[in-house]
Amino acid sequence: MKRRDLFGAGAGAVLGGSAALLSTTAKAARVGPQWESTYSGGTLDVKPKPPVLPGPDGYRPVIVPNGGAVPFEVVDGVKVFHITASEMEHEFTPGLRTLCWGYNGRVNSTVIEAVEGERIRIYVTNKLHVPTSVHWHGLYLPNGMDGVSGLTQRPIEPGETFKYEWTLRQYGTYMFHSHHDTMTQEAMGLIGSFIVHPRNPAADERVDRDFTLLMSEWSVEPGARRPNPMEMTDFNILTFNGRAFPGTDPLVVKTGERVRIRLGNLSAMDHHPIHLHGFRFKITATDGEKIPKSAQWPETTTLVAVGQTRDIEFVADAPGDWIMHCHMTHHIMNQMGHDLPNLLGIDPKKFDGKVQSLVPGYMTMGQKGMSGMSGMKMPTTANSVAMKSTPGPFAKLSMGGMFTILKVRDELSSYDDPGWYEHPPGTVAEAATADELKRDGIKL
Ligand SMILES: [Cu+2]
Repeated sequence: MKRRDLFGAGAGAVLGGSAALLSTTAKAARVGPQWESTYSGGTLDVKPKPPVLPGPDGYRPVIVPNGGAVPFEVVDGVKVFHITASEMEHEFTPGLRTLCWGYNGRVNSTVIEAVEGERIRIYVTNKLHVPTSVHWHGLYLPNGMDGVSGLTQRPIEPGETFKYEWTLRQYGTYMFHSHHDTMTQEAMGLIGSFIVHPRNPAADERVDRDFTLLMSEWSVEPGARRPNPMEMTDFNILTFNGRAFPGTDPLVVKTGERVRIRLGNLSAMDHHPIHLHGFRFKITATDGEKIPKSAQWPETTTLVAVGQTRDIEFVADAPGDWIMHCHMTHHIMNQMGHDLPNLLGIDPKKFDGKVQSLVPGYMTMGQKGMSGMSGMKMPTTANSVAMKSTPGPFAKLSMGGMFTILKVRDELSSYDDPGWYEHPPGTVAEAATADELKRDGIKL
């Protein structure tokens, strides 16, 4: 539709133009070049394509830090999955365990992985004590498979097993989650990732390392047995695949490898700007579609809103330990409380010890000693995690929560955690010498 056509249509409407003109214009808008032929994957009645298996002739499975893919069977040309919702013990990070809800024994880190064109059948068993349902987020499917409890199906009662079945007519990064009492059930952990690989990937869609991370946020009071799903704003455990740093597995890659990281966000209330150090990356896809190459844009931080996925890709051409984390600073803390007065500038010596008996690892914010805490003996509340106690190669790390480390190495014998990066001599920031200060005219 050209600009003058639009103007003509507008003028016609303003002047009470003929019905014929309007209907012609409306028709032009429907079929014009800016409109795709389908926004829902097209007709449902498509012939499924043969199942594809992982391997050199099939797809390269995604890597799920702290999690894993659901196994499947192929039955008469259909890929069959089975997920079970139940309550389970979950460790967010060493020292912090609660009862959560999850799928197949995992909290937030269960991944369904399939290939474009496949017919899939997913059995969902409910071993919770309450009804549930599963919504397949971002996927094109028959309305009755959409998993909206009460609207498109009846709830799955405790003890029941439901069956969802459809043909995948798209590929990309998607998610799944409970759609029954959603606020409670997502907050208790009933979320997962759903990856669909392209059937015939283009050369630029092939990567060496393909990670998937699902974000969530929790309210876990120190000592609590279960998360509190009623919390609306003050979340204190922020997770990738159900784990908070230092409990997050690193993303290990070899120098020069092409990397994709699939980011999904099913937090209750917060969007997360995810920042990667050391590289720029390109946003190559959303849960809407692959982004054409000409429209991909470079970033070092990408905002993943609640309910969105973003695929980022880059070549890991710089070795080192590069952190990737939410850039909202309160989201890289563990069990941070926010209802304390601002104590910047006071002498916390007598004060901190008393608070530490109630709040694990407490120290007044903004005071020195963050890295000097290693030798201190601090009482902690049972089943809680200290805010700033993770050992690092130089000092304790002052970070937790939605935080992980991309470890890029020139040499790798396996993709297990290679430990801390060994920096080439002369490449680490350190204290300036008196000679250097003098040479450069820095007066102190
Ligand atoms: Cu965040």
